[in-house]
Order: sequence, then structure tokens, then C-alpha cells
Amino acid sequence: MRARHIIIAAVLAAGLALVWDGERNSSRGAASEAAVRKASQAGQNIGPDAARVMDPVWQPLAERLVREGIPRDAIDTYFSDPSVTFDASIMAHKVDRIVRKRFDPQPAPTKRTLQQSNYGHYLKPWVLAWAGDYARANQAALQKAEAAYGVPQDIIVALLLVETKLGTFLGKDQAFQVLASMAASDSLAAIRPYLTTVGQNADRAAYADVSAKDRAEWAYQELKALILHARASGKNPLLIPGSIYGAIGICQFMPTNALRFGVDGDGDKEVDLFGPQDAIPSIANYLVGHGWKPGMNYDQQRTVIYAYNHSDLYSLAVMTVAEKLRQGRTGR
Ligand SMILES: [Ca+2]
Repeated sequence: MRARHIIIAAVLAAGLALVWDGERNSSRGAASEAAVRKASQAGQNIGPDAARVMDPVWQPLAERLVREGIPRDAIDTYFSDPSVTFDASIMAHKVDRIVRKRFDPQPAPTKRTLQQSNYGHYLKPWVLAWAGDYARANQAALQKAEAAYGVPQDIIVALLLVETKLGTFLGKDQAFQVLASMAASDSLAAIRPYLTTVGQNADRAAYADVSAKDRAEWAYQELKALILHARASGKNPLLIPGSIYGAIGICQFMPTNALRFGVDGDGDKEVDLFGPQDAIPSIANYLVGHGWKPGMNYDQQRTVIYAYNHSDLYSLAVMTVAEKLRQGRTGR
């Protein structure tokens, strides 16, 4: 990477992290900071003198994970770690969004263009130049993935850019704590003090209760997959950072997708979604799993990208960035 681009990359990462915070974490800023502190402390009590007391809130989760095959000593270690603290506000935040969508008038569809949206950053020449440098630095892995999966390298780099700013923004939360907290928030009663959309309305309360149960089961399956994914590589799942809802790696896979689509690109017998060697073929494999085929037209390609994140602006951003990267790379 040339010096100018290193500086640009640093500025970009800092600037976009601020934007990202404003977008995604505004209501959980304090909780996120606490999670970062917790993640940095994770695993510190593993030792003979450590006080290992599991919060009873985890008991049903822990027992189910043991029943479903995770060794008890591992489960005890994870759930008694001081970094793993129950936070009902995570599920409450999610359920508030679901209730709002069901009961409140919806805003008109955005009329913002790509340039006016938060994705506009990615079209700036210096951002595209940075992504071009990244593509050159990872050319072997990109060409290998393109040959094996039929996914153009520019699409892969565009996804990595839009998902995590090429791995410079990986989420500020501990994926384990996020998913465990959501999995343990399986009823209205568990999250009621943190809800802002329910009040005394019985219909909303019933819907929030069903939604919490539904999302808690989803989170349980993701938590179990996170543990299996980490253990397959001999890693401590508590040390894996994640997004506000538990997506991991520079490609931001949910853990069930890490298990299903993760590829060991560099042949070291581990799937490490935090490194480009594995994340690049994993993205291509995910897209093939969602219908990507060589020779598809623009609309067909965009439909597959939509599976990655259900947003029209998102799929437009990825397709547009990919096209500009291709032009920059090939000169046409
Ligand atoms: Ca690997």
C-alpha cells in the first residue's frame, strides 16, 4: 500500500466509524462501550483462583447447549466469565423495531440517491483507490475465488468495503455476549423495562412477547453456531468481536452462515473470517449458495447481492462500487 493510501485508509476508517456509530449504535452507545471493555477483559478469569459464578439467568441456555453436545466444562468457562453479562436492552432494541414496523405508520420509501445516502462515501475516488490497493494486495486469493466460484473479484471487494471498510470496522460488541443476551431474553417479561413502544397496549404486548420468543430462538441457534465455529478452530468464542446483532468477520457473516459457507482458503485447517485468505472465498461461496451463477445479467446479480443485506440502496451500492473497481482495474 502506498503511503498516501495508508493515510487515507486511516482517515477513512476513523471517519466512517463515526458515521457507522451514528447510524447503528446511537441507542446503545453506553452499552457498546461497556461491551468493548468486557471483550478486552474476556478470558482473564480463566485460572485456578478465579471465582467462577454463573449468573442464574444463563442456566437454561447453558443446560440446553450441554444437552446439544457442547462440553460442560467449556460452557461453564464461557458463562462464568465476567465479560459475559446479561443485557436485556439488546433484545428490547430489536423488539422495539419489530413492534414499530407492525403498529406504527411507516415512513415513505427513501428518495435519496446513492450519492446522498450513507453509501455515498464508498464512491469517492480516494475510497475506490484504497479498495483498488486492497484488491492488488489480495490478487491471488481473489483470482482463485473468481475461478472456483465464478464470482467477479470486484463484487467480492465491494462487499468487503461496504460491510466492514475492508476489515477496519469489525463491530464493537462481543458476539457471544450479544447473542447469549438475546437468547436469554425470550419473553416480554425479560425485556419490558427497556421497551419504549409497548406501554400498556395489550396487542403490542402480545406481539412483543411472540417476537421476543422468536428472536431468542434465532439467537440461540446463532450462539450455538458461534461456539461450534470457534471451537472448530480451537478459538475462544469470547474473543470474537461482532456487530450489534452478532455478525462476525470482515465479511460480517452470522455464525450459522460461517458454519455453512465458511471456506478455508489458505489451507491451514481453520476458517478465519477475520483474514482475507478465508473471507474472500467464503463470500464467493455464500453468493453461489444464494444463486450466483456465471453469466448472470445485472439485475440477476443484484438480486443475489440483496440476499446479503435486504436493502435496495445496499445492493445498488455494492453493484456500483464493483463496477467502478472493475473500470479502475481494467481501464474499461
Ligand atoms: Ca484458513
